[in-house]
Amino acid sequence: MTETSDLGKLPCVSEESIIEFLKRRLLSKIIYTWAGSNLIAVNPFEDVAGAEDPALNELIRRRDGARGPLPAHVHSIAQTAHHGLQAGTDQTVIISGESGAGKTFSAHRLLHYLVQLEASGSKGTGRTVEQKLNVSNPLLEAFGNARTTNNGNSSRFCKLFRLEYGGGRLRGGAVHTCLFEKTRVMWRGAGERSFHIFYQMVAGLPAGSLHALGLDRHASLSELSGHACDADATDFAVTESAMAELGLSGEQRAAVFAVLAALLHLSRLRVVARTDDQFEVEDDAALQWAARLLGVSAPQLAETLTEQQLAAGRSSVVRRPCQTEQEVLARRDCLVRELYDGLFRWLVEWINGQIASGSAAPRAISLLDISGFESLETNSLEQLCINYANERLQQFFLASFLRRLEAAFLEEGLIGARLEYPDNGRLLVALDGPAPSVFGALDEASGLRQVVPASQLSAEAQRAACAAPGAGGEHTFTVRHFCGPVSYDARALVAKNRDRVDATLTALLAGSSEWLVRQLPSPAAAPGTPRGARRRNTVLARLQLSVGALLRRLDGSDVQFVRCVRPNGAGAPGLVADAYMRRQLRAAGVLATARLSAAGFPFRLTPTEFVARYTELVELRQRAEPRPNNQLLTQTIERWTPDDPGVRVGTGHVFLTRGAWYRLGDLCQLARRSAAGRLQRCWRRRR
Ligand code: AOV
Ligand code: MG
Repeated sequence: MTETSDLGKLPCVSEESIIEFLKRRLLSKIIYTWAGSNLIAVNPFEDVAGAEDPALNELIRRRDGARGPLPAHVHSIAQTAHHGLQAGTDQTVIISGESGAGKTFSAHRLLHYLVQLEASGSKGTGRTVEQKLNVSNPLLEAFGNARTTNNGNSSRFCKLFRLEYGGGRLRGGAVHTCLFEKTRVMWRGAGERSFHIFYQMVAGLPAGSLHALGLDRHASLSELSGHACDADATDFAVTESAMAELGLSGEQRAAVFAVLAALLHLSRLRVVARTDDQFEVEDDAALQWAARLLGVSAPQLAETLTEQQLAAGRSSVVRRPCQTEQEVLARRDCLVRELYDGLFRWLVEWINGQIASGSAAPRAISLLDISGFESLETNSLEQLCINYANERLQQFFLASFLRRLEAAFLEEGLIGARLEYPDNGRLLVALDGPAPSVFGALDEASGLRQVVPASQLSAEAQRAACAAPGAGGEHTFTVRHFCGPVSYDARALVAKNRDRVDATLTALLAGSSEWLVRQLPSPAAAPGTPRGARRRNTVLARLQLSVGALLRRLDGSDVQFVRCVRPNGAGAPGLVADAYMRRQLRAAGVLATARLSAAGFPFRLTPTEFVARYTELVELRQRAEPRPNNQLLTQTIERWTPDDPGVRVGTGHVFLTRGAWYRLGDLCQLARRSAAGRLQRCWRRRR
């Protein structure tokens, strides 16, 4: 007898039995398991491709028309999304899990599979849209991913990748990004690296090209304060060919590398004291190279870095020389950050221009892959932002899936009692709600250039009982996130949250003689910077709005969830730390989801949703019914799948097993095709 691949079908659905079951599967190198309609993906930290063959073969049989539920595999999620799209509804796959759990890996597999579904059969020689979609991911990762203590290829931005379809075919796509960790380019924790591209470029460019950028391979690598790895040079070849594949000419690629080299030179600038309170940038090779590569004059660059803009009136700008070395270095860091952020956004826009579908109102499958929950030794604004985005995603999961499903199951008597899962509503109010809240206090202080004591932030979090007891030193406050408690260092929060770029820095770049530097989007014009954010133009205010905007893009689509789980903190293959797994499974509401799925019907639709989804199955005269009722639904279902035990019409919902969901979808497509066939025949007769 084959073992079930659904947690809901275990003889006893408990936390212990779920962990044991997942552990047993992982040791047999089976990493995917259903929890109702959600897929659990346990990171094996090794290649398990061989063990996946039975699932993949089953999937191929299903594509050939075989019946039965789909095997537990991330390709099945893609298949379901593709199927749903053909039936006329936009689709979204939300991939969640903590840092290093395997989200980006899953996102790649989904993208490749979806692209391959379309590409099969078409063997063109030019750059097809499929090729461009495939290579845009490694390119984005070269510029937006970095090695952290948790993950050698950690995503330092959130990405919503849309595959766009028109006339039933894949036409192109679009990438939306937010929460780009631009601070990493100048600041990172011990043992962590800057973005991959810097190491790749220094390891991979020929010595002559490096020389032309004023760089020396060995010196630059040691300055990058991180460890180069053997793969950097080969990864550079992949990145460069992706750039070429996406239409960036040799000249454009060289311009990108020149900006990157300028950033390396800027980070080597030295500040010297002219008097006790006057500082200047040393006129050395680093300054000369940085200025040359940025297309500005060296004295102009030095002056912009040492003069602070205090206020800008209608007609005048008040400036004063920087009075400490730190002030000069802070301006330099700001310039480096903004240049790199601009370069990343320029690249995203470029990719979007290349992969655009050109369809006016395309149908889309969206894949959401964000930076995962982080709890480091020292946590600052970067972690607060990432963990907040994860909280919002969790709220979306609870609201759009778990809570709605639970309420429906309770109402219709399919389960007897409320289920236990961590609800983060109160925590979110304590974080981003109207003042007093953690974000409110930080934003207010950012406006007034004050420092907020950790005790105040702790008090704001405590208001919602979300501060954990026993937090670290006097500068830290602790937030009890749904994934676990995290202690944040309050010291640099206000300064990082302010994130102002004064106009002299922007004006310097606008006057550059280099086309790319002039074209880099300026901070004020950040795409997706919501209008309301201008009032409180802080990192947290912008984050709040951009995460909201990202989630609103998913409105109206069918959503599937892939919950990635990391079996141990060390990233070791074949090792399961029970407590580590339990914490993540609890946070992801896996037990609750499994209990619901044990009730047997992972899919649920209201009568209106049912009629909208399966319009073709509903008789023509009944389609216009203003409020579809149960009798109508029962009639429709009996007509198409008589005596189907996989469909249950409750008082307010239709419940479907996975198999029935597919059966009805297939029938709907058949009905549509035969209707289209009838229409065509009718048309031909008339002509
Ligand atoms: P993440 O996206 O969830 O972390 P990744 O997808 O980068 O995590 O995965 C972390 C590491 O585990 C990578 O080295 C992957 O190659 C490896 N890995 C993940 N899934 C698999 C799999 N199914 N088979 C083999 N190796 C795998 V972060 O971006 O840090 O939140 O922010
Ligand atoms: Mg990732």
